[in-house]
Amino acid sequence: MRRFPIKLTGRHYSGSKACRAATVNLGQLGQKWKSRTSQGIMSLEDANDGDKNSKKNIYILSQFPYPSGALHMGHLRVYVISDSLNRFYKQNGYKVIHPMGWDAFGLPAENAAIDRGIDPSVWTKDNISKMKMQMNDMLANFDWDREIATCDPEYYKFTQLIFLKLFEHGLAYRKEAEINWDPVDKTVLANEQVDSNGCSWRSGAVVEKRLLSQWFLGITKFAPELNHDLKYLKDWPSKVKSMQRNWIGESHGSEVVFKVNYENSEEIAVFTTRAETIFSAQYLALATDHPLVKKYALQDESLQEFIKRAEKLPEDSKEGYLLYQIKAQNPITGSDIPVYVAPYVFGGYGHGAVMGCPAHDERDYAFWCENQPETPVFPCVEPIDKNAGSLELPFTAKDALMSELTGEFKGMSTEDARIKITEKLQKDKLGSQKIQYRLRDWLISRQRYWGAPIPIIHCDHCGTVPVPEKDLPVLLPNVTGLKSRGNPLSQISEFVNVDCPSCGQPAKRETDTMDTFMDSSWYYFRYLDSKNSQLPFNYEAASKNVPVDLYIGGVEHAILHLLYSRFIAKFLGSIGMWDGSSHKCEPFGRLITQGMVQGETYVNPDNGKFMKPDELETNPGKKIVIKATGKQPKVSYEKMSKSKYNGVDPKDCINKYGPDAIRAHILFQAPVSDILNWDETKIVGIERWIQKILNISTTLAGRNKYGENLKTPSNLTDSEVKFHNEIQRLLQNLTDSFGKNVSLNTVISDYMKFTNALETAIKKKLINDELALCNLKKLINVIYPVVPSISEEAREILNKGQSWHWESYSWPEPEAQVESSTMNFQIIVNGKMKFMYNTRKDFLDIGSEKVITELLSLPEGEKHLAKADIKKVILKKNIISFITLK
Ligand code: ANZ
Ligand code: ZN
Repeated sequence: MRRFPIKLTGRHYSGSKACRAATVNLGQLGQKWKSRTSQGIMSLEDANDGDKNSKKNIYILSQFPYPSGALHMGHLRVYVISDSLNRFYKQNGYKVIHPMGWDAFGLPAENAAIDRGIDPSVWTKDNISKMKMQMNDMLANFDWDREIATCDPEYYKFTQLIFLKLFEHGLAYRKEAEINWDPVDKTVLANEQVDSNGCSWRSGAVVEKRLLSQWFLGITKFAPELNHDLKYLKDWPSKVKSMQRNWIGESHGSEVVFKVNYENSEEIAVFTTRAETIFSAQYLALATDHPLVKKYALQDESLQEFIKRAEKLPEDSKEGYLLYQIKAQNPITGSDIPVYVAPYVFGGYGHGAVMGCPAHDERDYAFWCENQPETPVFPCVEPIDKNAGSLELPFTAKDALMSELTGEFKGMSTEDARIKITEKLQKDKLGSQKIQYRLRDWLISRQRYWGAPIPIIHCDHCGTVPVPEKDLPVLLPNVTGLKSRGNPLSQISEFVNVDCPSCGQPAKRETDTMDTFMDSSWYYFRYLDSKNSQLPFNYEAASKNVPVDLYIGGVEHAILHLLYSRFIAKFLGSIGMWDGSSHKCEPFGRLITQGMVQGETYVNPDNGKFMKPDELETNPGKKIVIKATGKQPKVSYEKMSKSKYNGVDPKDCINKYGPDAIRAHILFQAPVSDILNWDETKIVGIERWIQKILNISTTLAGRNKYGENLKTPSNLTDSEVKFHNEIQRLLQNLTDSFGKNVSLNTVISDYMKFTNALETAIKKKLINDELALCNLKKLINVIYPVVPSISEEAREILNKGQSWHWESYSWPEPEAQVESSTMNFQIIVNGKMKFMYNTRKDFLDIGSEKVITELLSLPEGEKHLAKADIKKVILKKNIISFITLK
């Protein structure tokens, strides 16, 4: 074994003894080929470019990052996936659109600016250039000529234009709303940005409720399409689709109107999915912000107190406040029922009112037990099987029969009664069928600086006036020395004070900026026409290339980003900015959600605290121990985070192992959608494989010289046939794994199988040099998507040794399997398999005498047959069976 001294950072790997190629430093190799592999792929595209027009287009998109300044492992994973696919498709003659850009507005820039006194735009630009370098270091090949940054005025000018279009179509409006206020970041959060514990997704602070005038986008107008069109997204993970479906929350039911105190003037409408249970409606419950509640609260102090207290009650609280002043009339039975204010009723859903049916609903039952424990509960629906025993309440089965109590509906199925009752109510104008959505309109106002200003001017005379398109962009003013969190725009008088575009009188500019999800809701259109200064994007380019063919990103964006993008794409389609009619104006064809990268995490068993690496002692081959105590820490894999000291820096990894080994390792460790537990110790397997490829290349480079266009030779020996067929099978797998299944972990194992098959065949002299070379060329091309510098290096070795100028990167098509001219025969004596004989296929045609003679000439044949008294020989397919006398 020979070792090269390490020159650069990085480890080196010793090759196997069999092939004596120099040991290679993979970090150096990555450097050597960096510019060719990360930028030089255009030449590859040109090399493939027979007839430009005949090329198929494919749009491969990975979610663009927030420019924090450093790629993290999640980024590395997503870009390795998309870059490998990008290279695969280019090799297959596709014209690939593979852009990259920056989701560059948002709080961190602003917070960094406040904390460190840097201009957010300078901070952002600086981070962008750092991250671009890191992308190059990992050999990601993006179309940098399409690059965008959402904080660039040339970009947000059109984000503002899209806002104006929404405004023009009544889909952007301002409304007083109780909003979620993040007291740390001093901004409003969308409902989606508040977690189930009521904390901000970003700052983690407990979110407060405040009443403010806010801008909303009318996404609920698109709720039906957003829900129904999910069924056309055949290539989306079903998990993501069901998350979206749940979020949209389409519910089919009825609206029922209850008159209050018999006066026609006052009514309470409720939404119910169980109209048939109206016979057992024993009360109505109203949300604390229901208009009627507000009205009665004006004169009722204890109600005011209750409302205040309700804010702090848990969601499942069953407390109630009886509105003693009123009763509601059941529109079917005519009976009077009490009306409560109940915090369990959600103000934002349906009518913020529920018809309480304690007999048939868990929540209503619990509420009734707490508020009217003395009053019996009466059911109106009973089980289909009446002999099922006594009826236990609440009886919640939806599929049941109407009971004695229900007059004309008695005995009817609940499903039929639901329809019939609603029809009856409709005749009396007291109800109708209704589809209800849980989805709320999208709150896009942010009271922060680093975002696209909402292009609106408030005029005392004209009201809310849109900024004329010709005046876009509404530029963010430069603010030097941002000091405090909160919105500085409102304090900049040159920004705020403008003349009204409509009447010319002094007016005030809107100072809210847009939610950054607005920026990312249309960026995939902009990439297609990123330099267009007149329009957000060109109609033809968008209609031709959207939906994105392959969209790769984190499952954390399963709901918001994807839903907002679907909404905006549908909206832009509806106003004719692109034609997506053949696919319901959906923006993303196939969605690949990559799993999280988790890091090895150590916990001190004595106090449950996370441990820093320097608190631990690691010795190769020995168990890790805690320096201070000598005990073993608890080890697990968890989401990488600073607080757990389990993060891994992609930069360090690439320096240490080179970009190719890291790329292959990332893909090999887990299927793309699964969690990846980062375990560097396993990388040696990848290094060994890479070394093998280079060794084989060195070996074959020095063998007989052949022309570079060599093809699979025609007269293959048996072992060559076997080898050839195995390789074709692997090539087919590889093609499918990239092109159909996006099964990139099996790609790496198939690479290894291919390499091992070639290595063994050469070592054992099972194939001739021509076949070996021909397949090495294929191997070099199929590994290109994942390990491009290794591929380039191997190509260079081969080109030098064979004096070739081989430049084609074309993906090798699997060839037909070749049939062998021989086959295996089983030799059976008295029912027992004794040995196998591999010989020409027509062996049995020579007749049993000659078969026996030939078998006897074999050592195995002699052993089992020479002394036997053969009574009978049966020849059948691949079986030669002897019956002998012993
Ligand atoms: C009477 C009833 C009887 C109900 C019964 C259920 C079972 P989904 O499927 O989510 O649409 N509801 C309506 N508006 C509500 C609000 N603002 N806050 C809380 N609950 C509300 O659920 C619809 C059901 O949720 C409705 O049907 C209503 O209760 C309740 F045996 O009406 B039901
Ligand atoms: Zn005006």
